[in-house]
Amino acid sequence: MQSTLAIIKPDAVNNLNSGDIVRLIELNGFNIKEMKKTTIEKKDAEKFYAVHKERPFFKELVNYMTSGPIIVMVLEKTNAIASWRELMGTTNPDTANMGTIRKMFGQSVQLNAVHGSDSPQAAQEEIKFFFK
Ligand code: IDP
Ligand code: MG
Repeated sequence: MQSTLAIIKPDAVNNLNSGDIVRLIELNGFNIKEMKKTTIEKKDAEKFYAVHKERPFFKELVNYMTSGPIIVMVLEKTNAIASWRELMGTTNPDTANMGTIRKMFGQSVQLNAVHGSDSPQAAQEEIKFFFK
C-alpha cells in the first residue's frame, strides 16, 4: 500500500464539484484515509509550492490556492501516487484524457481542479504538511 496527498482545489470546491470528485476517488478503489476541508494562508501556500517559486505563474498559483476552501485527503492504494495522477489527468485539462478529473472539471492549466503528489518523497512531505 502507498499513500499520496490529494487536494480538491478552490475552483472545484467553489463550482460544487467536490462530491463528484470524491465519488470518482471511491469508484477507482482508493481508501480515503484522511479528509478535511480547510483554507491555507499565503505563507503556507508559498511553502507548499516552494519548488515552483521561480516560475512565472508562482504568484498567481499562490493567490489561487488561497482564494477559498480546499479539501485535502490522504489516499491509499497500491501505487497510489501514479494511480491518482492518472485519474487526475495532465496539468493542462486541454491535453488530459477523457474520463480524467482535470478533463471533466478543470477550466485551465491553472484552474485544474485537483492536486496530487508526484513522488514518494513529495507524498511523505505533503502528507506531513497537512496532517501532523
Ligand atoms: P501538477 O499539478 O500537474 O503536478 P505542476 O507543474 O506541479 O503541475 O504545477 C503546479 C500547479 O501550478 C498546477 O497544478 C497548476 O495549478 C499551476 N500551473 C502549472 N503550470 C502552469 C502554467 O503554465 N500557468 C499557470 N498555472 C500553472
Ligand atoms: Mg506538481
